[in-house]
Amino acid sequence: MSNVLVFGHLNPDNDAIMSAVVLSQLLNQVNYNGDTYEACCLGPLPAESAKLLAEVGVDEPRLIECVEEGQQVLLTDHNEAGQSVQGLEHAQIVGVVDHHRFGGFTTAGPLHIIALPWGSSCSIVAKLFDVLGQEISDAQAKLLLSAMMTDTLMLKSPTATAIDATIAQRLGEQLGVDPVKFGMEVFLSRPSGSFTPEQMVGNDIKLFEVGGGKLLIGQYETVDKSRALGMIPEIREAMRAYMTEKGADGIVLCLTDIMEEGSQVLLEGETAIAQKGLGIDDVAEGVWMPGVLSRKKQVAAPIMAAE
Ligand SMILES: [Mn+2]
Repeated sequence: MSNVLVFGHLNPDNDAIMSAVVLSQLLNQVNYNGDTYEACCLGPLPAESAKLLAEVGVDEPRLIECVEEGQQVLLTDHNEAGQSVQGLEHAQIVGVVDHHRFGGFTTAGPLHIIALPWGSSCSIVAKLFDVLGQEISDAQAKLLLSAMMTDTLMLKSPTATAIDATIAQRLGEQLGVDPVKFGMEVFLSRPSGSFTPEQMVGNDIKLFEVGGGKLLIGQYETVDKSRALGMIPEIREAMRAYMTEKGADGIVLCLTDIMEEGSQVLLEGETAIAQKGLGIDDVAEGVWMPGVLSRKKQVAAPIMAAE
């Protein structure tokens, strides 16, 4: 019997946290493979995740910085080493449950891979309850639905599929809530009014290897972009500092307004590929891109394709 560590990506968002927490519960519930599963996280919890876990009385995942050689791990909501734990190259990856692209993924042994291009990793976890013949408890439904709503921006993101909508509907009925209204409450529980420029940059950011360099792509989601737009010089300074700290060559930051449904895109450093992929120039105050809500589909993917 092994203790498998289950965790989402660095700079965890609500989907990274809830997919690890609820998937661990499910696998423990069915005594999957005779192993135990421990939910972990690779960074501090987003405010909404901490609040939701406290509300349903579930322990916060354990914060880890690195894993020992040979440690069994199960990755949720990511698969790229650059977005994962230190020491991953010497760990044993026993599974991946994800909804992202795969970037140069190799393992020493066979493993479980469940990858579906749905709106959130938690939609996949919800489906796995069906697969393993388990009922979703109300607490689990609440945690899963919260992440489905934050990851798909209340199903408005182009990453949201009809399957996500169906699962959200089902979980909402179980909880007696309207999924979109519930999701908006989760968003509004974020203390966005107090975000510093450093938090806007580092809160939700991922590293990509592209064009022979390292490009950081961050996203700050808000229900009102006006506060962020008044802080552009400070945000750009924080972007340069973050890029230097991480040894990256360039950085892209999307200030995403979920009410106006678009993103103000800022660029710093070496961003020729990003400019080509997005079809924008490096403008001091950033470029407003209407309809751009998904980093994965509308920002990272076209940049990768421009390589
Ligand atoms: Mn996700």
